[in-house]
Amino acid sequence: RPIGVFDSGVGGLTVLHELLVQLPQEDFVYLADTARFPYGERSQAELQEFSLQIAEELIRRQVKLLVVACNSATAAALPLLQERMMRTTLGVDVIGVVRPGAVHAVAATRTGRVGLLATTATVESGAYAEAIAAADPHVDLVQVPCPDLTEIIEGGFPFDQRVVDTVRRYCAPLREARVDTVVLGCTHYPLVRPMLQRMLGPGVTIISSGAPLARQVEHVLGSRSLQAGRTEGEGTYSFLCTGDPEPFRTMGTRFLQMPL
Ligand code: DGN
Repeated sequence: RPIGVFDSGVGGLTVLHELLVQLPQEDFVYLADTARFPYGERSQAELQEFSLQIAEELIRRQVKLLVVACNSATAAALPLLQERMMRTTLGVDVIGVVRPGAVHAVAATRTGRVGLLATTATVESGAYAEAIAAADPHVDLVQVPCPDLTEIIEGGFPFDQRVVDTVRRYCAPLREARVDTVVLGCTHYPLVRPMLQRMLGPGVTIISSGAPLARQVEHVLGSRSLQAGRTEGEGTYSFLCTGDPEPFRTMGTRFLQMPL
């Protein structure tokens, strides 16, 4: 059975990228809700409704595990999804992107000052603040909502001055607050990581959720894959999207760094 992964669009492909690297033998089915992109300014209630619809679709496709590869959807709907999906006859686990990134950031900081770049929906949900406080209540979190950054990253290809100026603007409050660790709380931001590192300075550790999430998925599946004897071979991956597939395929290749 495949692992189901979903996002509002192409952004979650940066997470799928890490899953393909970490778990090359697994099969994946990725659902992009491109017809309703972007999720960043949606209400928590809308994000819960969309997430449940998508989860049900993926359950119909017999996924063995569900990965919410979208910070906005994780922040709004993870506990609800976990509760509902465990109640299905398949009893599917749900893993989201917020906690793995938050835990990694708390482990990485030396000064106890951590920054977060994310969509408005993610910042307003308070999910990162909660996850970081749960991991270490002494860590200060400086949150910067970046309302237009996902669309600017998608629209600015090849990257132009507008992308550089926008990224610089969102880095300014983090530089001022002298954070030593920055969490990329949105799936699109790994694409501007070199730009961010240069603007934040060499002493700042940048954390994206994809790699720690992939390790968590591996851990959850570990005993099961060993039991099933699936430790070798090349897995498959396939895609579904709710909007026009062509722009998804073209843009998605940039985010996945693999053919779609
Ligand atoms: N995938 C979304 C997230 O990580 O919050 C970003 C894209 C969007 O829907 N705004």
